[in-house]
Order: sequence, then structure tokens, then C-alpha cells
Amino acid sequence: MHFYLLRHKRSVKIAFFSFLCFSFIIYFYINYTTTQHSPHLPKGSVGKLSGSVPDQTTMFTNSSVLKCPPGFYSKQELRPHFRRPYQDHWEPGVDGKPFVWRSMTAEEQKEESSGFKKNQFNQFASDRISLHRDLGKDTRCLKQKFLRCPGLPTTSVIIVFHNEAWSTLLRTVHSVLHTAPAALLTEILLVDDASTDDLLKTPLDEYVQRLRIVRVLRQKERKGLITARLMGAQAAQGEVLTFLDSHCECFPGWLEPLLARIAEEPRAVVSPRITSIDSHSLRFHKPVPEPQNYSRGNFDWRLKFGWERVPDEEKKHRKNETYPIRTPTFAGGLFSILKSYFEQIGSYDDQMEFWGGENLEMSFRVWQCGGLLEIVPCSVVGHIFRKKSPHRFPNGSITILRNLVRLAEVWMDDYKWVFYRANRKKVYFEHLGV
Ligand SMILES: [Mn+2]
Repeated sequence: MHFYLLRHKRSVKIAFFSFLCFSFIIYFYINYTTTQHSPHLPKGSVGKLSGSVPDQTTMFTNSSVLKCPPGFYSKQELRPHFRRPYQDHWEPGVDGKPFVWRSMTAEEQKEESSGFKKNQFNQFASDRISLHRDLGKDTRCLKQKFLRCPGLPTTSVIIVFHNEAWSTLLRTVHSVLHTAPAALLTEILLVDDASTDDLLKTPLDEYVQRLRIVRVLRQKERKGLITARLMGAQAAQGEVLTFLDSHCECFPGWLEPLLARIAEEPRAVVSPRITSIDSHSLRFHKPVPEPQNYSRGNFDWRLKFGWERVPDEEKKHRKNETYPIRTPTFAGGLFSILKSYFEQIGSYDDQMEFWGGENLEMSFRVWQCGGLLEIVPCSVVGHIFRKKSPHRFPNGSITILRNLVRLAEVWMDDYKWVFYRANRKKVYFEHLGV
């Protein structure tokens, strides 16, 4: 009897331990499969490099890369986090159309003018256009497909804002969520440069909580764009950093071509083609399928950024309409860069303050550190261009001058004298030890 009980106890123990082992295996299996976006979705290897950015040969001989499946991503694999809610054709601004309003009451007129004064764009119109506004389908680059091997890298979208209107900020966020492939969009980081609007505090935190992958980071003191972007970059978990302004709308298919170019050339710092959203009517100027006369960035000797038509020589360099356009400088508000490359080239000059000159500084840095600066025409993002900034900067133009002197001293060698001759006022700063 005693012997029987002992044997019985042993079999109970064995059964119990096997059950425990089995549950562990099941637990780890479930955990493993759910933390992947999709078990079959190949993802890029470009950003997994720590330290230095490889050349293409090392990327393509990497054993993990060789294991990824052949062919192209399917539409299903590139589907976004959220589908747009259905919109009627009569809704204001739908399909990127201009905002039209019936005749205004005196109160509405007052609201419109105070909204314009505060933002330097038509907030009244923006507040009445859906946060999920549909821009219609893409009619260009339709033949573009994206290789599953080596695969597209993941990205964190970083949006810096300061007292931005609620509707433009959240339309930017939703337009990313409705267009960026869920498997590639790690997160959206909203970096608040010390806004004072109450709506952008707790109500914003509560709103984005529902969107799961959106987080708000706060700069307590107002320090400007550069430190805010660095804060976002530091927190970012994606392989690529994608910077956007806080009043943008992304056209369908904007993200994949940017990431594909970085997968192909990890040192490429890529901008979308920036189209305008009218500051009065909020009309989105949609791209057309016909070949375009593209513009690219330049600068003058006062270190002022400008646009120019792409010259014939550069046109010859391009193989087809989808081919990237090399650009000397960029506007700097909207671009993607491999995070490890951003770190390798020393990110931004963190001693530059607030705003101004940082786009040229980044342009000079990229070209002189062996990178490439390109505009990818298949990627289109709309931006509200304003005639002037609605925000005040401490010390205003002095801050911009100081930033430009830093840029000249660091990156221009003896060409800095041409800059100083072109603007003698800046010479004084040279002696200030900027
Ligand atoms: Mn802007």
C-alpha cells in the first residue's frame, strides 16, 4: 500500500512538472509570435547595425538578410494602423479640396480672424475639416514595388510643436496613422517645446493614449526645434528617424519610397517632395502623374536657404521619374535619416538655439561626412506654408545670426570669409566666441 502511494505520488509529480514545462513552452511561443508585427514579414537590417553604417556589400552578404523571403511586399503587408472613416463628398475639404463656407455670421468672422492671427493660417477652416481627411488615391509611381529582401526598415515619426492648433497637429498625426504601414511605423513621438495652450497639455495626453503608438514628450523650458528634435531622436525606438512639421498631411504611399531609398543607400538623407496646403483655403495641391519640373534646395552667401529648378545636368543623372533628385541643401522640416547614421555624423549642433540655419547646417554636415541629400519624388507630403511665423523667439534675429556664424565656422573653412564679406554685421559675432 505504502509502495503504491509512493509510485502514485511520483506519477503525479511527473505529470505536474510536464504540465509546467508545457505551459512555459506555450507561454514563450505566444510571447514570441505576438511581439513580432507579423511572423512572415521581413524587415530591414540597415538599422540593426550599431556603430557604423555599412556599405551595400556588407548589407547584402549579411546571413540574416539572405534568409528573408524573395519578391515584393504585398498590399496587405503594408496596410496602415487605422482605416480612414468613410467621408461624404460634401464634407468640407474632402479629397484635398479647398474649404468653402456659407456666408459667415459676425461671430464666425471674429473666430476666423483671431484664428488666423494666432496661427498665420486659417484655423477656422482647419477646425471644420475632418481630422481624417481623405486626399484621394495616388496616381503616380504606381509601378513602384518594394523588395522584401533586404526589406524596409522601421521608423519613428518625430513631430515637434509649439502652441500648434489642435486640428492641424492631430490631422498630421492621423494622416501618418492612415498612411504609414503598421509593420514599419514603430511610434509617433510628439515633442512639445513648452507650449502654453491648455488644450495641448492633459487633453492631448488623454487623446493620444487611445492611439496606442503615439507618445508626447515635453520640454519644460522653451529651447527650440533643435533640442526638441534631439529629445525625440534619443527616445526613438525605430531604425529610421522621420521628422515632420506639426501642420502636415501625408499623401498615400509617402513613407515606403523614403525607407526603400535608405535600405538601398544607408547614407542617404531623404526628403519627400513637399507640396503646399494653402494657408487660407487648406487646399491640398495634389501631385499629378505627368513628369514634373522639380525644385531642389540651394543657399546664398548670406546663408539663406532657397529653391531652384533642377538643372539639366542633374536631370541627366536620373534614370527615370521615380529616381531620387540630389539636392545641395534641404528645407529641413521633413526628412528621414537612419538613426545610426544620424548618431555617427554627430546629429545636430546642440549649441544652436531655437530656429534658423539648422537645415543648412545639417545639409553641409551630411555632404561633408560622406552622405547624400536627396528628394524622393514618389514621396509626397503637404505642408502649410506661412508668410511669417506666429511665434516669437527670444533675441529674434540675433539667435539666427549666431547659428549661422556657428555653421560658417564649423563647415566652411576659408569660404567663411565670403560669408562674412556678404554680411559684415555677422563679423562681430566672430569675436563673441559663439
Ligand atoms: Mn512649418
